[in-house]
Amino acid sequence: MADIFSKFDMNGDGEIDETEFIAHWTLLHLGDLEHAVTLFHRADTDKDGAISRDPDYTRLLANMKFVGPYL
Ligand SMILES: [Ca+2]
Ligand SMILES: [Ca+2]
Repeated sequence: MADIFSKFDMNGDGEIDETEFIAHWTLLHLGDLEHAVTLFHRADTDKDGAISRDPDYTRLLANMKFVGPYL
């Protein structure tokens, strides 16, 4: 199974920060930056400024229809 989280976590520290998220987003040509920022802040479910495996990523996987089309 492809680990989407690892792809976004470019420096491998176990968290996806906004810079990494936007860098990967841009790399994949997924859409405009405003959308990326909106999505990032929605994905950061506990609002600590980074997407971590737990709880953010776990919650994302439980709600794949929200990110599915972009991954
Ligand atoms: Ca990281
Ligand atoms: Ca978070």
